[in-house]
Amino acid sequence: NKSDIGLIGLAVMGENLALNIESKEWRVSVYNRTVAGVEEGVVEGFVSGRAHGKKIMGFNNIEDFVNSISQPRKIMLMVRAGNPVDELMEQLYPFLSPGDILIDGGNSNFEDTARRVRESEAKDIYFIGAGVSGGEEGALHGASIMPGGSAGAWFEVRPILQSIAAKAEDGSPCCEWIGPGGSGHFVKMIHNGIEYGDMQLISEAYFIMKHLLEASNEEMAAYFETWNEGKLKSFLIEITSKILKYKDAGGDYLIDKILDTAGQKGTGKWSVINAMELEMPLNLIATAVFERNLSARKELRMEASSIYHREASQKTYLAEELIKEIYSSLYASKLVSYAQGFNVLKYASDKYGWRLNLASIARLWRGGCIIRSAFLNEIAKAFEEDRHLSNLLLAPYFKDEIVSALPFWKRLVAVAAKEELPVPAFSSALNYFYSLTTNNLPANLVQAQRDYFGAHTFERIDLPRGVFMHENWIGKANSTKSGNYII
Ligand code: NBP
Repeated sequence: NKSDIGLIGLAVMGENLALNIESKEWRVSVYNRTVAGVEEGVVEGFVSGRAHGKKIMGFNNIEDFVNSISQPRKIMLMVRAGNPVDELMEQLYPFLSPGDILIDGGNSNFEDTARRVRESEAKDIYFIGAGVSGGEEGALHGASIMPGGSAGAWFEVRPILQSIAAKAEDGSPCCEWIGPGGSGHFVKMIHNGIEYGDMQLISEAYFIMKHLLEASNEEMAAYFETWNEGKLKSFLIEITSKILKYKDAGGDYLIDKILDTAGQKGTGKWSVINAMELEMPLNLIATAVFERNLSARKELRMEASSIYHREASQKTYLAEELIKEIYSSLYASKLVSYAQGFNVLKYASDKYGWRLNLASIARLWRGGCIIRSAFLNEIAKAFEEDRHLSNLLLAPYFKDEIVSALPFWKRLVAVAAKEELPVPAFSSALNYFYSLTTNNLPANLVQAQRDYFGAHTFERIDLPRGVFMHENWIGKANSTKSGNYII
């Protein structure tokens, strides 16, 4: 009896995925690098431990592993991103047959995935780069899965991947075909970037509650709990409430003992780097990444805070009003963040020819993944109502939401500035909104400066777009004449 699928990589994600797949009645073969020459290797440990008594077969030899899988073979890699994936592909190729399918479920760089799709297809092997979100829990009980690459293989792997995906509230699986090349991994990368943004926004809400309201951990937990019943309902709001209430073994609130230095694994940074390559603003995620960077410079901040002293707070804030302002800031800034994230997806889709379905992406993020939330339904609806929507903030529903939040949002950013409390993501979002809705930005001056010192040219408001002019700003002889056309 051959297996339905093979899985390579038995670290935390791989083990849990194997168990999840098996629980959906599929037969699984597993293989891990650390097997040979080890008396009790990873494979044996897993097969005789957590996988005991299940339809999971372990292999110490890659050829036997490949031969144990029914054709066309489906082999999922859950190993560290980067070279390990290429090395494994090279080890697998000699034993594969045309039509077999490799699925990379790790956090691979989307350009690597695009290259691997090309390389594999040249050998008549299908390659799917599938972003998997949801951490260990998701891998075991239902993840959000973003597969892209060789479209011809989707029909074969779909039943397995959709069976192990989380289910949204309406029952639909959080796994849909994303598009060609590295699109699945690109979408997963932006998902992680949005996650950075959401976490920063929630942390700013917490910070203001703590310092301006002087709310206790229990009170703050209660606010987040209430918010989790409304439009902000989401996994991250839910766990924030639980974290704030959590007491350590000594009976103290653990949150108050955690050092304020945030780490990262780089997917937020990669989102920002790629947005810059696409020349698309992703301000909010960039702010979140840079705030983690600044938080990590603890010594520098300690030194700076000993040099500059904050003015004492007025602390004359009414809890009810301030909470409404914090809520509105969090909600509106989150909207801005998603508008930016989806805009990056849209432009990447246009540039790489992926034809991404943004509504479908919003829907598959509703369950399993870290950013799962109620308002993704509204995002999906907005893209369904207008498939050419150029920015979420232009959708009628979100316009109304922003208009209602704005008075509270701008008041909070102003109050925080007055109180010398940092809310970089709330204010970044607000400034993006103001820039987006400003017909005449001061970029005319930037263009004038560029032309003045570097003859970089500019367009004029009284001439058609696309007519580029250079001005002889300093009137020197032999220099280009005033008002030259450069087309
Ligand atoms: P790790 O990212 O820690 O990778 C460990 C696995 O990679 C082990 O099975 C290890 O084998 C294997 N491996 C390495 Br390292 N180098 C190898 C090589 N040269 N050849 C073959 N195998 C090699 O595991 P993870 O945390 O389970 O994550 C797996 C993938 O899923 C990663 O790409 C990760 O970014 C992604 N991911 C993780 C999470 C999460 O919450 N952890 C969430 C979503 C996605 P060994 O046992 O022989 O060392």
